[in-house]
Order: sequence, then structure tokens, then C-alpha cells
Amino acid sequence: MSTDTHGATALETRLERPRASLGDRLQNLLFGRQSVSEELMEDVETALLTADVGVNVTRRISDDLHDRVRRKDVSSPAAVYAALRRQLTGILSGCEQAWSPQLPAGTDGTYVVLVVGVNGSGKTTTIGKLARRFRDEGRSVMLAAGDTFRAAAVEQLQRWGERHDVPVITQRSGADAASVIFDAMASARSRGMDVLIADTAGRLHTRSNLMEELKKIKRVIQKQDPSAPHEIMLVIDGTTGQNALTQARKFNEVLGVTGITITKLDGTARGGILFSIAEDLGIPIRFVGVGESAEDLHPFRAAEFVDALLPESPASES
Ligand SMILES: Nc1nc2c(ncn2[C@@H]2O[C@H](COP(=O)(O)OP(=O)(O)OP(=O)(O)O)[C@@H](O)[C@H]2O)c(=O)[nH]1
Ligand SMILES: [Mg+2]
Repeated sequence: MSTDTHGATALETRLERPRASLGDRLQNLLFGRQSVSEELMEDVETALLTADVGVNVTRRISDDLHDRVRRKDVSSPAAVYAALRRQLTGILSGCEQAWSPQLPAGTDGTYVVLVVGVNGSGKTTTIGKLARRFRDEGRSVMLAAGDTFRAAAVEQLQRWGERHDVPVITQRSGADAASVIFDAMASARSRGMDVLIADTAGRLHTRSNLMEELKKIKRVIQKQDPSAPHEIMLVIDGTTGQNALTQARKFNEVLGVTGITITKLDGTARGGILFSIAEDLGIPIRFVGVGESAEDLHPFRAAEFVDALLPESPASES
């Protein structure tokens, strides 16, 4: 959210990026204590909110925990931790769906993935990683340099293409993005490519003219294949706070997002925003990006994600 480095935002930034991870905070709160008090439950709520789990999800979790405590279903702080892990996994498990670029039965042509998101979220890097993944699976892959806004963007995609031996269709910078993607699609289809992945320029979800441009790209793709794009993938920076939910809502409203990839979950212990997005939109979460190299992209698994955020501890069940 606040990426500027002005002194005035320093405090806010510190709030947004607490040093302790959600797991550490919850373990500090819940391990080594004897009883579950109302104060302790409030501290748990605060920890969830600070980790961007969101007000609605936090409220629902908290109501459920209170219920369980009342029913004596959960009677120790460590059992609260275990219950939290189950609840959080439950929220995300609906968004875990195996996915591969497979055309619907009975159709042929090229599977088209359109990649969208705000500036710097990790779109181009994710495309490079996906190209490598699909190629390793034995598919033929082509990339479309639909970010004609930044000159360096085309080169960045070309580097990924060269590294993984994947053709990249480009036009001069400043060209119409829809026309680049249209050409790339024609080329991919005529060459019998299995998958075409189209990059787009980063854009703020609040800029309606830029969002209109994405609609145009989608329409142009559909001229060649009404069933395409087969995947509209929204790439979200996992270190973003509540703003990521607003982004997801807006991109979904304008385009109809079919899958989400969340990036930059290496190093930082963020990602709490995924719970809000899962609860609010229920869009499948495809991949998690954990670094800048080709192999740093993992299929999303709810249980693994929660394990990373809230590690199971030997003392967690009681
Ligand atoms: N640590 C880490 N860095 C990442 C990850 N994904 C992307 N990055 C880095 O984030 C920065 C932005 O990534 P890009 O792929 O260029 O993002 P983009 O969305 O294409 O950016 P624009 O085209 O400018 O909108 C680069 O420095 C990437 O190396 C990730 O999973 N982990
Ligand atoms: Mg890019």
C-alpha cells in the first residue's frame, strides 16, 4: 500500500509490516499460557487484523472460537491455536483447485492466458515462470509482449523467452496492446501452439481508461476464439495489505478474473490478505510466487499455505 519512503509514512509502514509474523505472534500469545480469557481472545483478533486477515474473516473466526470455548470444545490456548489453523485452512481450501492449461473437451486451438494486475505486482516474472513450467510439462508455449507501455517490459519478457527457449511476439513500444496480443494469437494458432501467455502493462484498478483497455484486449481475443481467454489471471503482490482486496474486486468486476497468483511470499511472512480475497471473491488461487527465479512458483495448497503462516508446533494440540 504505502511504498513511498517519505518520513511521514514511516510509522504507517511499520504498522503495515509488523516484524513478527502472524505465526510468531499467535504462538507467543497462545503457548505457555494456562487459560483462555476474553483478553486473550481480543489479542488473537488483533493479531489477525494486523496480519491483514480482514475484519469479516476475523469476526467470523472469533465468533466461532467463542462458541467453541463456551461449548468447552476448545479449552486451552494451545487448542485455540490448533482451531485457528483448521479455520484458516477451511477458508482457503475452497480456492484450491488443480489447474493446467487444458482446453475444454471437444475444442482445439491455443489455450490463452491473459495476465493482469497493478504495477509491479509480478506479472512478467510470473509469466516467465509459467512459460518454463508449461514447457517442462511438454507443452509448446508462446508469449505476447502486451506491455507496450514500458520499453524495458518487452526486453524483460524477451529475456525470459530466451532463457527458456520460448518465442515472444512483440511490436514496437507504444503500439496498441490489443493489436500485439491479436497478432500473437493469430501466430500461436497458426503455429499450433498449446499455450499463449499474454503480458499486459501494470495499471491501477482505479484508472478507468486503463481498465477499459483490458476489456478491449479481451474483446479482441474473443474475435479469434469466443471461448478465450481461457484464463484471466490476476497477479497480486502478497506484501500488499487490504488494498489487494480492492484490486481483486475491481479487476474481477471489469474482466471476470478466473485465477489468482500471489507473489513475493518469500522472506516476508505476509499473505494474510489471501483470506479476505478467498472469503469475499472465492476465485481459485493458482500459484504462489516465492522468489525471482523460474522455479520459485508453487501450485497453491491451502494446508501448505497455512502451515507456512502458522507452523504447527509440537505443543499445539491439547
Ligand atoms: N522476491 C520476489 N520478488 C518477485 C516475485 N515476483 C516478482 N518479483 C520481483 O518483483 C519485481 C516486479 O516484478 P515484475 O514481474 O516486473 O512485475 P510486473 O507486474 O510485470 O510489473 P509492471 O510490468 O511494471 O507492472 C521484480 O523485481 C521481480 O523480480 C516473487 O515471487 N518474489
Ligand atoms: Mg511487467
